[in-house]
Amino acid sequence: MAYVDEYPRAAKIARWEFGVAFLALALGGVFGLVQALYRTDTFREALPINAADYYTILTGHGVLLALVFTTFSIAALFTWATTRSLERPLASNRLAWGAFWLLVIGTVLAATSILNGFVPQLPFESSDVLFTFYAPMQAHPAFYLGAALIIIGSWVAGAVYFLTYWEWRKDNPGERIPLQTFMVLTTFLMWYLATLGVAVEVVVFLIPWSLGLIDTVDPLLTRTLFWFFGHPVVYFWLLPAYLVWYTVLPKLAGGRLFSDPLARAVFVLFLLLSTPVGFHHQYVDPGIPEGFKFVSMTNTMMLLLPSLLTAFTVVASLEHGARQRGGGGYVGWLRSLPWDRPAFSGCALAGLMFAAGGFSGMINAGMNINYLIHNTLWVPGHFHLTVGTAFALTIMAIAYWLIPQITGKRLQHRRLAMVQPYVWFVGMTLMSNAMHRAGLAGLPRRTAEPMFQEAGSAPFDPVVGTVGEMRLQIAIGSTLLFVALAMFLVVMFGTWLGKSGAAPLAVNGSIPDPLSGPEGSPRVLDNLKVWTAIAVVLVALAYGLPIWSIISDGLLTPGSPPIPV
Ligand code: HAS
Ligand code: CU
Repeated sequence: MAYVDEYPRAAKIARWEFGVAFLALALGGVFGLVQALYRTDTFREALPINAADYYTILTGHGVLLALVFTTFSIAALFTWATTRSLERPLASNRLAWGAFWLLVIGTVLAATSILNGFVPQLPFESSDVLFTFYAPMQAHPAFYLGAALIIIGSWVAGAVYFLTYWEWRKDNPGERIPLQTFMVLTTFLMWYLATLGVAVEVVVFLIPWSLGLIDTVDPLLTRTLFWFFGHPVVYFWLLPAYLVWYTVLPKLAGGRLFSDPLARAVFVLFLLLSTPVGFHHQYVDPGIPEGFKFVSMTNTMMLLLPSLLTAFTVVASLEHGARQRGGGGYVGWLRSLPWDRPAFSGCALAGLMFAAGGFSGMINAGMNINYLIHNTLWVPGHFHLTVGTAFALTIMAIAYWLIPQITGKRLQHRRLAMVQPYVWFVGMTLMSNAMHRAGLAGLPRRTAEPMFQEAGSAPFDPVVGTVGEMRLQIAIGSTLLFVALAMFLVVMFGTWLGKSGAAPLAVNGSIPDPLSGPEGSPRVLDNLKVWTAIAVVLVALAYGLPIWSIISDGLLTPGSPPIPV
């Protein structure tokens, strides 16, 4: 039976979650194009914005895409994955809708306070604080309240997956947790632990400060609490993509997952190691002992392991699929993969780009090399390959497969869908490559001014190419990305609004068993209590002393009053 007929209520929730996610994607995408053209000084005079608007648009772009598009699409994907793999409806539809509305209200509050910078008729004073909202830049309380509601909404969404799992457990004592549910639960355990940092930052410090209840905050303490959450949040985005690469991609390639236990071990490693690494975003911050930065670097390098294991397992599964389809040779099998199916090609291209994004991440993580690239355009180059492609392109690709299942409608505009992932891939190759190189030449991030001329005189010039070429690549790349986004939205809304019922389901939502199942693997892998306890201890070791020293130092200093943005 089709998913939408079997679980109509969960399908409806997932549809609405995807719907909001794609609206945020559309608006965030327009902002992306505008800021790229402005920043590269391409048709700058024709754009209806000035330098101050640039920061409004940059904040809107970051918040709508990195916080709103991600959270809503993760909720939709996990709703589908939990019900599908446990073979039962959600434990509480009411709670799931509650989560949805908390997320919507949070988004509306944060978005209106940002867009006020652009449309002053909107309520709430402007909040151009960028998506990391560092103090002492101060936003309107509505912005922080919105952020808090988005976090709380995500907590409630996660609670529904746990409740559904516990119900299943009562009926199935002693059984191994189905793989997709295992991935959903470990991701959320990591998320609950990670969001404690930002929850304390926002509720204890930023909201009272923006309401005028306290005069000053300690910028170092709030930054540290932010990055406590700010690194693991990137795995909150990555792990849903991994869920798709492990459980759906092998099937799309015509094969089966290579190893279920290896996939479980990978998710456990993320639960353990994602949080005690946040200081790698603060290598240049004074006031944090160097030794703790070094520990954070070491942990980060260990955190490469689960992604390298993933590269191995997923590629092995794809090779299996290709050989099933008649492919042969050492690399010749690559030709036998279904490159004309957008769900497959989108995920595979997202994986390929992530390999490059992972390498730039390794460079970021080196304490000494980080000084070269920190706060340069290299960093946006890195994260457009990771969250901007590994996550975003995977969600778009899987939507081609999933939306027909949760709407019961046939995918429309198939040809457009077929080329869309390739347009994204080419656009991102151009944009991100030039951003990395411009960063090496010293071009700063987060400035409205082009500054390519200054970068052109940097000593790296011969290595990174000419200034004009970098600018052009970024402008052309971002335009292609915008075109790809528009293509995706045309396919989605065309499908959504298309005729229902009559067309047979184009896709088969079942997922074949892995080549090596969980039976032979140690049961302790499924003991989520043990892994959570170890994760808590590791976080306490990594953060206890530094946070204590920042607080005790902070007691002697007055902190910072807000600075206007
Ligand atoms: Fe990062 C900054 C280090 C991964 C996102 N990162 C950022 C920022 C964002 C971000 C948004 O150490 C900017 C924050 C800001 O605004 O200031 N990052 C890393 C490291 C990894 C990493 C070590 N980042 C991510 C992921 C993100 C993300 C994932 C989002 C989803 N990052 C840093 C550091 C900074 C940083 C520093 C601070 C820089 C600074 O100074 O400000 C690792 O997790 C990467 C490991 C990945 C690999 C790749 C494995 C390859 C795979 C591909 C398999 C292939 C397939 C396809 C499936 C080792 C899994 C096969 C297809 C066929 C056809 C065969
Ligand atoms: Cu990080």
